[in-house]
Amino acid sequence: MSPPDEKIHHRTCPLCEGMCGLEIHVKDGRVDKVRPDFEDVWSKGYICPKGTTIGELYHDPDRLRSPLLKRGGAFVEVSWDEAYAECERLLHGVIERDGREAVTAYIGNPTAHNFSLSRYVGAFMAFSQLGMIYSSGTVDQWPKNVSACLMYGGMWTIPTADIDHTDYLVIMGANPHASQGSLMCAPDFLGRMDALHERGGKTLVIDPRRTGTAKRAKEWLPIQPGTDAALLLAIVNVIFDEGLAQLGEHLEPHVNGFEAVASLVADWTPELVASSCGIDADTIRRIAREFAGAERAAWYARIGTCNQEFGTLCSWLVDVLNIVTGNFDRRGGLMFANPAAWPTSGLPNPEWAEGYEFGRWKSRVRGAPEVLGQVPASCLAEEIATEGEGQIKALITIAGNPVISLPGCQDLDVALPRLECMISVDNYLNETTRHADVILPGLAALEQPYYNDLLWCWSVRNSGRYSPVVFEPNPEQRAEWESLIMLGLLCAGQKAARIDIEAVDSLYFAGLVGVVCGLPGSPVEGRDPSEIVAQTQGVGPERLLDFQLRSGPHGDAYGANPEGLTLEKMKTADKGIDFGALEPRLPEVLSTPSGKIELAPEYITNDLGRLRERLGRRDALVLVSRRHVRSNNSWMHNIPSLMSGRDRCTLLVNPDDASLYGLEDGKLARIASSAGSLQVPVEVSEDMMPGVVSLPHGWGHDKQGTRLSVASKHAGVCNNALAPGDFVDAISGNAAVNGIPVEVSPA
Ligand SMILES: Nc1nc2c(c(=O)[nH]1)N[C@H]1C(S)=C(S)[C@@H](COP(=O)(O)OP(=O)(O)OC[C@H]3O[C@@H](n4cnc5c(=O)[nH]c(N)nc54)[C@H](O)[C@@H]3O)O[C@H]1N2
Ligand SMILES: Nc1nc2c(c(=O)[nH]1)N[C@H]1C(S)=C(S)[C@@H](COP(=O)(O)OP(=O)(O)OC[C@H]3O[C@@H](n4cnc5c(=O)[nH]c(N)nc54)[C@H](O)[C@@H]3O)O[C@H]1N2
Ligand code: SF4
Ligand SMILES: [Mo]
Repeated sequence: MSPPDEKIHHRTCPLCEGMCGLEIHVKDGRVDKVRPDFEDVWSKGYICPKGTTIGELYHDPDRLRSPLLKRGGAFVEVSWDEAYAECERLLHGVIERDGREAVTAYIGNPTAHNFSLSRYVGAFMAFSQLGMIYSSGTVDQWPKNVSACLMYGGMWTIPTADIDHTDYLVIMGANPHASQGSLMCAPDFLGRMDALHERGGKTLVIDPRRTGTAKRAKEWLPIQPGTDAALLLAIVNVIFDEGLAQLGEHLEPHVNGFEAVASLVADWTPELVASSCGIDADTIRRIAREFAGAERAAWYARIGTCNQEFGTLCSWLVDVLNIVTGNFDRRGGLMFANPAAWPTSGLPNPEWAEGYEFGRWKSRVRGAPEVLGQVPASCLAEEIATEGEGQIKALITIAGNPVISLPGCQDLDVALPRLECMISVDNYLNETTRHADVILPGLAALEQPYYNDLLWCWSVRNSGRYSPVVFEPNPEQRAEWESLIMLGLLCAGQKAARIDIEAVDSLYFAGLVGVVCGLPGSPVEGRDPSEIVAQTQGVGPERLLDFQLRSGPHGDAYGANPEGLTLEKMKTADKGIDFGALEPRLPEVLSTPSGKIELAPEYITNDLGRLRERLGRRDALVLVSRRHVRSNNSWMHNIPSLMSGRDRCTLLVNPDDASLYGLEDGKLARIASSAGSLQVPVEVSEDMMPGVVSLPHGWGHDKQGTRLSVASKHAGVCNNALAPGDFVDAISGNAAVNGIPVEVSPA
């Protein structure tokens, strides 16, 4: 029993893809402690150190509670009406002078983790009608989005590894020990690996660094950064060559291009790629045989294979490998989850109704081809800095910190002050938002409900849980969905004072209902949208969530399935609802024109020549990125309890390289690339393979004018100062922040 002044709240942690259940003890209006929720049906009592700081985040005195406006170079707190009026003045000024083409937005990672932003970024885009936007997607998973579109028909139709039922799991370019899994939601990922071992199975980590995950795995295979696609080709080659390729009855009717893949890989022998990858041909053959020979196997790959030169080839080949060994859409292989609440970003995009076509236009300055409507986010700096027709004059950032997270970040830092208007929807005055004219903060996580809108698409079980508010926001505060509607309409030229946010929200909602009623196969297909709208109540993301659940696979479909799910029922199940293990979903999950999996999309296979050319190249020393369990990209270094202990922003160097370049543990090194140079403490480590050094991402908090009292004392260095903006995966435009050629010397 808790003492009378203590109340215990239960909710999901919104900080990463783990979505762990938290038990939040509130005493005298403050979060006293945070414990794991052992009864959470999904996470069953697993949490990480970040989850325990959700209260610190709420109480962080630096977290913004009211809008800030820059006056005479300094930020002052203003009312929401004043803030919106200033947004209107600045945005309309730019639009009148230079048109809407001069306005853009940058959308950052926490939008995927925020109850309100995730559901309303779409509203912002629809209302603002901005010609182009940038996002952290092109420094993250764009290659996977491209391969998913071309293979399965939807950018978020991404399969996940059925870790709980597999006998053989490969983890390539991912370190769930730090990240807790990505494009694969699986709380206690490492515990699940242990369980896999206990079942008699095997795990293999392919990574230039012996990570915490690699130490827990049965085998670690170091690989030369950027050569994963070559390794995958050789493995698929062996599988065909040795007659191990077989789709199985369950896949045969649903796959186009099996023969095409067989001939594409025919000359990619293990001998061809061995020296480039730094893995001998015998090992490649052994891994291929082990994988193909396992009863149930899954090959999972993440950011080390996306944020690199051949991200799309890797993303495609990983799925090819699972498919041609039959380890797809069946238990223990790669499978598609079936979210109880369908994601708003998973709705069909009319832009691609006729199929996907890329390179429809090019960026103004660099001439980078558009892919899925975006160009590399690193283009933003030059689009602001370069004068002429089409120059960017106004920028809206939404939960993003591009001054830290983008390659060539130093150029962006110099370019942002040239903007005539910059508005940030953000909770901190940080490296990026210090350049803004107006900062519009959102609610803290504990001040809003939570039910994720996207991540359940690749969860390793089908589950769901609604989290109620812990602290009621005060009436003056505004939720981010309101700010997004406001900004969207301001971009469209409307006047702030005339905007009725709730009325507009109802239009947006009715529009979505209309779309879903028109979707073939939807539980509400063919229904009259107004009949459904009439059955709904409330406003904002909560009303939308109710609709997502009710028109989802378990929903009550507004009367058609009376026993079915509603938000009310989800709320009653206060520990969440487990809908069970993943089930096969072919072919209903496919939306390609053929209705089948396209195993050899030409747009991707045409890139093999570029990889072939790369094989001869040998860089003496390359840089890769890493994550730490107590960091969260760039924005949680202001939480005191996460910052204790020794300096984590170090350059990891193999002992052989340390002696080769004269570097000493604990001393400063100078590291330089074609993009820039910096000085950073060295940490000599046997865990790095020779020829590869590693820096963490998300640091560099030494800029003037921020309000990050803790982070600024642990500034670290920004690894993106070493990342050349034009070093990209050519066919997705995704940044290659891994495998950057560098030189090191003692500082
Ligand atoms: N070198 C290198 N660069 C990388 C990576 C790498 O591995 N190496 N990783 C890349 C990846 S995967 C990603 S996703 C990007 C991330 O790139 P970004 O999304 O640009 O950066 P974040 O560090 O996630 O910054 C999040 C911002 O959102 C704000 N914020 C946090 N929570 C909320 C909220 O609830 N509401 C609002 N409105 N704001 C909020 C924070 O204050 C911060 O300003 O970085 C990429 N950059
Ligand atoms: N604690 C914590 N959790 C996070 C985040 C965080 O910042 N901190 N960020 C979140 C975000 S936005 C994302 S996208 C996910 C990312 O989640 P993960 O994909 O697990 O990312 P990392 O932990 O950076 O692990 C990437 C691994 O790839 C390796 N690598 C680098 N280059 C190559 C290469 O060329 N080939 C191969 N095979 N490996 C390579 C690196 O050494 C590193 O071990 O994590 C999320 N979760
Ligand atoms: S792993 Fe940590 S940060 Fe991620 S959801 Fe769980 S408790 Fe939160
Ligand atoms: Mo990310």
